[in-house]
Amino acid sequence: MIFRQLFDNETSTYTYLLGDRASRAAVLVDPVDTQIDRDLQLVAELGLELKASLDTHVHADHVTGASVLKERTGCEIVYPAHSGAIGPDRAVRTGDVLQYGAIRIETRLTPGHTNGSATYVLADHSMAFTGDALLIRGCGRTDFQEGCAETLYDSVHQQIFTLPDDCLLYPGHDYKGRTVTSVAEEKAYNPRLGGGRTKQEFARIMQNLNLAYPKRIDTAVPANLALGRPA
Ligand SMILES: N[C@@H](CCC(=O)N[C@@H](CS)C(=O)NCC(=O)O)C(=O)O
Ligand SMILES: [Fe+2]
Repeated sequence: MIFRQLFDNETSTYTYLLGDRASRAAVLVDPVDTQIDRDLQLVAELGLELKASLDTHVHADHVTGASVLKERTGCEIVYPAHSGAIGPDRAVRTGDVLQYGAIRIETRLTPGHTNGSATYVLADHSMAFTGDALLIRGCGRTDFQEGCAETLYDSVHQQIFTLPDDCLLYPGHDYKGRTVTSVAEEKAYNPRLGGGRTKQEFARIMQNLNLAYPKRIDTAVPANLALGRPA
């Protein structure tokens, strides 16, 4: 499989490109609207054909590239169920399978950062794209967008920590230059969710993060609920 990890410097967002060498089918996970030219250039240079744009959730900090990618390539738009986004081609639930050429992706709903959050898992369980449910040594905040710490705790424990220890985890963001982690690492070293932390301890940690109000949330959320359609 072809795999590329792309980064948007302005919002510290990762976009992932997965491609199937034989069929040339490709998907983008969490494309950023301002990086579409970069992403489509890479798709073309690698001789791939974009089949789908997958969002892990309704983002608060950037606008998805989903609609513009669909306009430009005819790809389908995939969102998690319960996200509130209007008009995706597919709204996926736990246990659904997405297949593009030989790329086979299982979807698992991992709410808590938002109501409609998905983790996209390769069917061989070698890699998973966790969005903001689980970040490297951290996790998405739970103080906006229907966030709920108890729900996030259950999602991570039931849907992500049940993957094989050596499954690689690719997050939606990293603010410290880290790129990838694994189930074993996060189970052991995630300071909020690993090392046997209880749900109560986690909820207390999440209540006391004191994070700044996300700069673009008031424009990004409505735009993303409309799948990033340009106004
Ligand atoms: N300073 C950034 C913060 C963005 C932010 O809040 N990111 C969310 C994900 S959409 C989060 O959960 N961040 C976790 C953290 O900052 O630890 C902004 O204003 O855009
Ligand atoms: Fe987010």
